[in-house]
Amino acid sequence: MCMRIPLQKLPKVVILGIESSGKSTLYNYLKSGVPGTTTPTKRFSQSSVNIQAMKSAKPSILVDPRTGQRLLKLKHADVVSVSRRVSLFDISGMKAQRERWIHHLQNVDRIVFVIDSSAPLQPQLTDLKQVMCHPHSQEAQLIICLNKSDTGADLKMQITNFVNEEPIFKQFLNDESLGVVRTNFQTGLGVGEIAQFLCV
Ligand SMILES: Nc1nc2c(ncn2[C@@H]2O[C@H](COP(=O)(O)OP(=O)(O)OP(=O)(O)O)[C@@H](O)[C@H]2O)c(=O)[nH]1
Ligand SMILES: [Mg+2]
Repeated sequence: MCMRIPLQKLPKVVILGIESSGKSTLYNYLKSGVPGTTTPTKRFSQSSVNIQAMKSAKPSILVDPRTGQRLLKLKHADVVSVSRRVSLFDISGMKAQRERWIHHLQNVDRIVFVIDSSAPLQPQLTDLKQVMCHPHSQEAQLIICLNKSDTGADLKMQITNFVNEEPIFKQFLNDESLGVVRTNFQTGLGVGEIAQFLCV
């Protein structure tokens, strides 16, 4: 007898950010573990990718029989490897293509927004706000990557203040579905944290 296995929809992950911010470099990293060489993306690329991450296993709580004190037991071995297959979209950041970003937001589960730390920040924050205001983004989780962190500008404090002050990010902060991470996609800095975010 032939058993039918129901097709499961893969979580949809979109990588957005201005041109040359490092999206395709991250896409390569998540697909194959190396940054590779990139050329400007014309429209978008999509792949089904198995994301692998290291995660702390739930720590076991031990109770000291003498004092009743709760002790946390977390051994090195409690760090476990997790994986999740996702449908990953690398979208062009060219100015003419940015108005098409919203077409990729339908049914999105995770948004990876890549900031280019070496480019003017304000227009990138305007783009980010526009993306997160869209009704299709409301159920998504967001990770903001401060990429090209090797170029000097450390934007972590500035971005953290920005998301704390902008009302549209409030619900994402309340649901703990927003992360900010410093990255360098040429060396792989921060890619582990992004993988963890995608595996939750
Ligand atoms: N210095 C530095 N360069 C980076 C970093 N990440 C990516 N790059 C480089 O930035 C350039 C552009 O990277 P891409 O990944 O092609 O940029 P993109 O966001 O896909 O650009 P579009 O496809 O045009 O939207 C490449 O030369 C990368 O090697 C980083 O963290 N630091
Ligand atoms: Mg690209």
